[in-house]
Amino acid sequence: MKIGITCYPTYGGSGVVATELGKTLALKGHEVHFISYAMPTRLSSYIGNIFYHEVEMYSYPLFEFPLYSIALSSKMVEVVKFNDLDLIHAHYAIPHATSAYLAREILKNERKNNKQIKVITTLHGTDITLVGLEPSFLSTMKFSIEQSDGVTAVSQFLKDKTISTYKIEKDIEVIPNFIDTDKYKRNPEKTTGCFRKNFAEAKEKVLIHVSNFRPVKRVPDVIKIFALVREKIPSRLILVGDGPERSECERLCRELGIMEHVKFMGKQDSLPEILSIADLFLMPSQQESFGLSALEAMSCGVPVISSSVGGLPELNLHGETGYIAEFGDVERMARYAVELFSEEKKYKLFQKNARERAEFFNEDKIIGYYEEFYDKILGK
Ligand code: GMT
Repeated sequence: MKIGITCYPTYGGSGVVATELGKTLALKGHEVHFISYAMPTRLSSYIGNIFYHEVEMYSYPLFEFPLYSIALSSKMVEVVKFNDLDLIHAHYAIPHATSAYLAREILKNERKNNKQIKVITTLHGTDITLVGLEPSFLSTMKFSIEQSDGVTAVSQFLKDKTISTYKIEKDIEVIPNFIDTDKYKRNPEKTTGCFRKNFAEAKEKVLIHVSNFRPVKRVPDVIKIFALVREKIPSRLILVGDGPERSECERLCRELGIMEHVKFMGKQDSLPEILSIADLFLMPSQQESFGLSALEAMSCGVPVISSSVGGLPELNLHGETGYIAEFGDVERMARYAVELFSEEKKYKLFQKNARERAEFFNEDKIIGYYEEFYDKILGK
């Protein structure tokens, strides 16, 4: 198959999912063309069947705002035409599904043998639960989703939410996030010894959170939970990632007098190594359609304490792989953490369960679902 993939290249889980999907599809023999305004960050090593097409922005004094959606459509038209693509897979509906729709319309009578490009849209989360709800976007979102030839959502929650919010009359396939369980696994060399000593003393527990520090992630709640846990259990907190709330979070740590026990690491590439020294992952989000970073932690055998919002209960099984609590209930989340750290046998079982749960979302299996879905939309 010849597949075009459009995503946000540098920021957030949807870009990670799109890029890892494209890489694996290419390794399986498909030809994959990424179309975006920058090279996707996870596209760092050479793979033969992968091509990258940068959307060029035309500037003109009259255009006070860049015309990205139109520029993207134009690039899609060019790439589809000259590389004979079968489908465009748009990740994150705004504006990618709309641009893909426009490209398909432009291409309608333009290709050899009357071949029609198919458009598949994958809904990731905030495109539906936050940005798309902007009143001026609502009709365009509904239209772009319904006009796609195929639509997938990363959780049952997101599917239901899309149908009820936008009154969508179209079938939506649930294809969850996936994980490379060979790459994301606990590295025993890192778990003990020198590497761990960089982060914590042997007797201390390590709590971890990974995100883009946006308000929906509730990073201040992570810090409050940690402060409560530390009153009972010697522990450290590692915060990986960066974003708009980082300074506020650093300020909160100083205010609570816990800064010396918290490590702000910023953006990091070597997540499996860092996750390997963690004992507990915290995800108290206000919105989370799936929770890819929790899945990454679980794959490294780290139990999760999360909020109960969105698709999180579909991933983090309460009382098996971790615990869930209502979002904002930091006391309950802290109590769960203390309870888990106090029961060695239960903790070990949760570690094992977390890894087994992650294996359910194994990359090979889930990417197979995407291939089947592509075949269905292409009528194969
Ligand atoms: O909001 C983010 O964390 C980024 C966002 C994105 O689209 O880049 O992530 C969403 O998509 C991920 C991949 O499908 C999901 O795992 C995240 O749960 C989802 N985030 C939210 O719904 C807040």
